Amino acid sequence: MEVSSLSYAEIKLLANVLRGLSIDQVESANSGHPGLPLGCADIVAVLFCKFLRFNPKNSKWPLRDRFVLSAGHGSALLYSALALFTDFLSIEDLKSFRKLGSGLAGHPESHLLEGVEATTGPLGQGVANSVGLALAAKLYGARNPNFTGYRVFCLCSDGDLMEGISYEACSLAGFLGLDNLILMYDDNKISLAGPTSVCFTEDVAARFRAFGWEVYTANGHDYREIDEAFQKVLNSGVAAPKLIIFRTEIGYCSPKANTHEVHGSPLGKDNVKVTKINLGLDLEEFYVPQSVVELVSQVKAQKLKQASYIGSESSFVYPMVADITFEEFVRYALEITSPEKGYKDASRNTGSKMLEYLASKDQSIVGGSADLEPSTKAYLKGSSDINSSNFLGRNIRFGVREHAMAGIANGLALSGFFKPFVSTFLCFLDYLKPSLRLSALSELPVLYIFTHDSVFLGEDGPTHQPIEHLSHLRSIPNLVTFRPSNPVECAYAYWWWHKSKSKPCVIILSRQSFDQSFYDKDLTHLENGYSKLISCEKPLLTVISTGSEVEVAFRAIKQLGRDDIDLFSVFSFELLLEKSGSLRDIFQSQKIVFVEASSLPSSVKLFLGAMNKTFYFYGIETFGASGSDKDLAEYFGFTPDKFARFLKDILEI
Ligand SMILES: Cc1ncc(C[n+]2csc(CCOP(=O)(O)OP(=O)(O)O)c2C)c(N)n1
Ligand SMILES: [Mg+2]
Repeated sequence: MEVSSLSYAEIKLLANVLRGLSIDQVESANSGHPGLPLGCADIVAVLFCKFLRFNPKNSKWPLRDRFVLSAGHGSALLYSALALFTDFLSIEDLKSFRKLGSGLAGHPESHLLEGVEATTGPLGQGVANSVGLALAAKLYGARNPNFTGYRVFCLCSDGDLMEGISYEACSLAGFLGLDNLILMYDDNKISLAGPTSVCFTEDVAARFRAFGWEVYTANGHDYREIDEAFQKVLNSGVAAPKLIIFRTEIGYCSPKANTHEVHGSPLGKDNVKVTKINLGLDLEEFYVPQSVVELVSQVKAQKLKQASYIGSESSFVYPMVADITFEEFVRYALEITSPEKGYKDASRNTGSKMLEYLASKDQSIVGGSADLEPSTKAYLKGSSDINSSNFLGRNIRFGVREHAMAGIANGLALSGFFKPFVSTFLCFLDYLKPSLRLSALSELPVLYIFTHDSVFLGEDGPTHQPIEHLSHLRSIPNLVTFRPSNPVECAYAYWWWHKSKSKPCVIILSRQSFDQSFYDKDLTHLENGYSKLISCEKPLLTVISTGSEVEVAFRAIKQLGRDDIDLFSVFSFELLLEKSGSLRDIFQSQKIVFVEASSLPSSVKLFLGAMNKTFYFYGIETFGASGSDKDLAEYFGFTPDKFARFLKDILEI
């Protein structure tokens, strides 16, 4: 049931009001991007009036079509559409565009403003999010046959399609045959610094056809063509994602039309006036004529009716999500690993067992790896692989597409139906970091499982050995990192993710086997992100470590045979700093050594250097090297003997 009682002339009236509201926002903020809103208003007006299913009163209606503005710089257009067509935003709100404290941020942020489906702005991300959102509808539909599904309409720009992440994501979308994904390409042949002819001349249509997509083209200012393109796409019946290449003019109807100058700076008072006259708009700012108010209320009434009709046709049986207590989880972890009897294994294997257990209880967990599942062990053995004829599976074979993997996971999380995990080697964090950053910014509880977490992955050498990555991750706001050293900490990390509603987390695991038998019997320490592994009455020296280096520290201290050194595994810096009162109450000695096979940021080192022999860092300051893990441990000083010698020297100072 589509609704379309408005004539093209009436929709055009609405489009021009969207244009006026958008340039007024940019003008009042004296900052922003008028080019895209002027160029794409016709497409967006047709979409909202005729095709997009939404509930103007409920931004969380699960069956709504998702409109994702991947070209987030065009945010003013999205806000104008929300203000005009929904109750989530008012025309008055538009005056706060780009101002401090407003939900109308420079680029759209999904956690800040109702109706914003994805946080976009870094070009290409919204395309990957849209693939994730479309995939979520397919997966959910396969689990609930009465779920009527939704479509994802993603508006993207030249920049979006130049970015590598969109190549990766669209290639996978083609493979998966996501026919509920419609990419609307604003083909204006202009980008920020000039015409695209200077560097982007490929045949986009041919590229997408090669990905397995259906491709349509239309003049983005001709209402009949826009309308027909959407009709064709929605009635095609072909199980493939759809690309509509809309030929548009950036800055349409303004004196700066078809130039890159209109991309990202206010038009200026005089140009606004001319533009409004060209569009037949009243010159008053943020003005919506009564005739348009009436048309909009017709559209809203039709959308409401449609929503209640579709809503009554669909039913939801949410995937089973059991609430797991930590006691239950830790009991399981201890049972299968028996650290009391001695437990030596790679922590990637420990993590794999925890993930499998959690996934058996929480059916909303889906995920996969960027072609490294045999190595990261992040694979749900009891479930099948997802593909175009099996959306009942739970394992997503992302292929070697790290960046899209994380962007798609964000989309899966945004759907509200699934809790996604992704995995690769820690060193390849670099290939997906922009999307991980957006998980954190937009408060999405995606799980990142990074294995092969230090130089001790061995022979693959420094290209694969993370050095600076731990410090990097620990500096990202709203992200919680875990580097467990034993099964209890590992269970805690996974359980924490199970509970997380608005924070992504990273679980960092080793390739190599190490002794994971030592754990803290006092489980209350875990919520503060640490375990106390060696205690003493009056410590002279405190050793802090993480992950596989805990074993080295443990053995070194035992070798020294002293009773004035205590040892902590701080498996989550963020939990320690967030939950603990005073660190001095936990770490009571005057001298502290932090041992970890990683580097510290130079800014931190500078301050530590100034702390005058109370804090020592025992890490790795260079890139790694190829060799066996045993040889590397000798070479970089990560053996009990070498570390014990270091501790002895400190104690003598
Ligand atoms: C990853 C990333 N790189 C660079 C930018 C800065 N930037 C914003 S828009 C843009 C390109 C604008 O061209 P296009 O995508 O065609 O948008 P249009 O000007 O047509 O609206 C650039 C480079 C960005 N937002 N994201
Ligand atoms: Mg462009």
